[in-house]
Amino acid sequence: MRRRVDYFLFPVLILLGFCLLDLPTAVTGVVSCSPNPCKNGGACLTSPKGKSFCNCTSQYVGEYCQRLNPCTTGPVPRCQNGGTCNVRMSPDHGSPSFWCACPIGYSASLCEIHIANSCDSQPCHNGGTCTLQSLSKYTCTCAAGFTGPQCEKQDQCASSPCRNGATCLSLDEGGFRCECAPGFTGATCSQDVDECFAAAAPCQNGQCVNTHGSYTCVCEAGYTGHDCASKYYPCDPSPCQHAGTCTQVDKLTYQCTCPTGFRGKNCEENIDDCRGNLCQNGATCVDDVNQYTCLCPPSYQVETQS
Ligand SMILES: [Ca+2]
Ligand SMILES: [Ca+2]
Repeated sequence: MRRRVDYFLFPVLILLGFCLLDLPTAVTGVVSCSPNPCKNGGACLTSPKGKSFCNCTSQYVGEYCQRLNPCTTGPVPRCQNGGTCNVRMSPDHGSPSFWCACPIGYSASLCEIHIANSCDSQPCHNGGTCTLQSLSKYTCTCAAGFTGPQCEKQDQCASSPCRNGATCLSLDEGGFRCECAPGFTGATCSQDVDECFAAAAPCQNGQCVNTHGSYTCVCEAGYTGHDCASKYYPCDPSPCQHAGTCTQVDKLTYQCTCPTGFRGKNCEENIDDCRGNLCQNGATCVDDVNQYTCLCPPSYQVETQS
């Protein structure tokens, strides 16, 4: 009797041994986030490659968010005059330090020292804002109603007087000029151009119909294109979609032979293969080309039917 028990237990013990040996490799991807090793409210995140890391709150830094962030622990921003604070981790695992990236025009460890520059003379007029490109170069961002390199001119375009996508030019001598987009005319480009009444009628082999901002041509039989300037060849280019084959029937007509799964004058319709489908157990039917897929609830396998 005892021998029989041993024979029964032997394969079970071997299986159990394999399972235990296998455990550390099987859980490597989650072992660093479970339990969460991140301190001070940090979130443990796992990258698509399976590497885990701590996403710290702004108050903490370090591999496990275990260090106070020296950039955010002071009562006021560490770096002055708009400087950007950066953390420098200590190589010997001591407290991290910080350094400031200063904007142009400021230097020193906290950006507290002003460097003489071209904005000092306040070159932007009428409330414009001076921004340095380098110590010697600046640009002005003008307040509403002003324009020019130093915001020295009244902006005659401030009220957006030009219509229909026109470009407004503020004139030095006062006033403005509108450069109209195609299809519009008049001092403020508010007027439609009637292209059909132009000296050179745009439709070459068709009837012109004026529209707001443009025109259309209704082509005579045998012509095509926006201005009916091209000869119409039923199969060139082929109107048949989804790699359907075009056959010219006569001068003006064609017929499409559609690949399996498509129909319509131009093979534009993907035939609904879900009609009367056999998806069961509450599965959702997804139409495909000449087949359908059943999207099953998690406990069922996905099945494809041709
Ligand atoms: Ca028009
Ligand atoms: Ca289909």
